Amino acid sequence: MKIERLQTIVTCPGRNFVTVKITTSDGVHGLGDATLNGRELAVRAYLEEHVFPCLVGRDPRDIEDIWQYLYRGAYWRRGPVTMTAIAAIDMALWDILGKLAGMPVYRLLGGRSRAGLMVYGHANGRDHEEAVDEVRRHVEAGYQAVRVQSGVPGLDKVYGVGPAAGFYEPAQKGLPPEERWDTALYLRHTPELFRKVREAVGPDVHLLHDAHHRLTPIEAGRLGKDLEPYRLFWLEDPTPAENQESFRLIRQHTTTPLAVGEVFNSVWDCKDLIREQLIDYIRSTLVHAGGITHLRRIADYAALYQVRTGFHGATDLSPVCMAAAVNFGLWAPNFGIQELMPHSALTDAVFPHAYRFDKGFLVMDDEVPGLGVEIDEALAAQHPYERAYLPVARLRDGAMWNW
Ligand code: GCO
Ligand code: MG
Repeated sequence: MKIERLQTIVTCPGRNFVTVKITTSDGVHGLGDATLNGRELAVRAYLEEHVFPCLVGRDPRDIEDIWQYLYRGAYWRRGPVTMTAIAAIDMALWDILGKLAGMPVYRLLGGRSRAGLMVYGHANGRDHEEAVDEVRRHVEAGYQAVRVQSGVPGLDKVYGVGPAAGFYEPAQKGLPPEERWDTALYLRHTPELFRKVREAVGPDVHLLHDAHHRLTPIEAGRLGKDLEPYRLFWLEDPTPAENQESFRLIRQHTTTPLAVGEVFNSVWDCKDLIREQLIDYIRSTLVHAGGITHLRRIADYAALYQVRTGFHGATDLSPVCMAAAVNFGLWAPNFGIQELMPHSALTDAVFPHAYRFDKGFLVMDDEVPGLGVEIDEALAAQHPYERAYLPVARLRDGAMWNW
């Protein structure tokens, strides 16, 4: 059996997605997510110009060898574009293997460890009251874990908060929008937000928060400490993590659990964070960190240090990635939680999938071969790519900051 055809499918059913489709000489096909928010076409070009020609004629079942070939063989290792391209190929090959075996991918990984994946939803409010209402709405809808983000008085736009209650999509059509940022205002208002939320929903709901790389390590330590009374499930991305040792300082100051890794693309980005137990959850995803083959290594390594998974699951991770994440999470012994930011009905129609939300969990029926996701190519073609970017952040004096 040989890889016969490789394609990218770029579609914008409300937001952009890049999908890889690999077809074998036996007529079996597999899908992989290749979406890198705001840099979509770089991955498409990488795949079409530099990867696809090397894979035609290979045995699609040689997943490990193809992974190593693309990683070692590029010479230029790692980086988000390379690792997203490798991830997409890897996911598609696992999808094919599952279809050939007549088994879901989680079975190929070692079988089910759990019935479903506990997910966290997004409660986004323009102010604290709206955020509290949104948390209540999620609890009523069955969520056991809720991420809470709120507008900050004095700031026009804040990460995680959309133009209307409940709606948030960070990428915007056109050129990158610019947002102002003020750490002092944020640090003053955030503990108060969680005091109100905890008071409203009681002790049982898991509460999460994303600081989205905005703080210095010592500011992060202070926020973690200020949030301790409200018993967060995690505080995410408190500071940029290029410098892994900066998390030592945060850890010295707070017992609030930490989650990091959505922008990482390999185990080398989190090796020290894991080995020194500086984090509690690793958020790297199948689409941006080399696919199932590499994430399995990261998860196993993390398990040695009691670090659990908490994969990124924003709307820019397509249903193909989410289907892979559900298979992975059903298996991974050290699964922790999965982010769920539901896709639009149109996106779900472009990518019909077998996973579904059920009482706070993502579940999937037993015997769906492969990843359990397809693409409606005719519908995808009706929604062509539209340039879109994530915002950028500037401080009050105009200097660039981390968005
Ligand atoms: C999250 C993330 C997202 C990212 C987005 C970037 O925790 O879900 O921080 O909101 O900003 O996925 O593409
Ligand atoms: Mg995040």
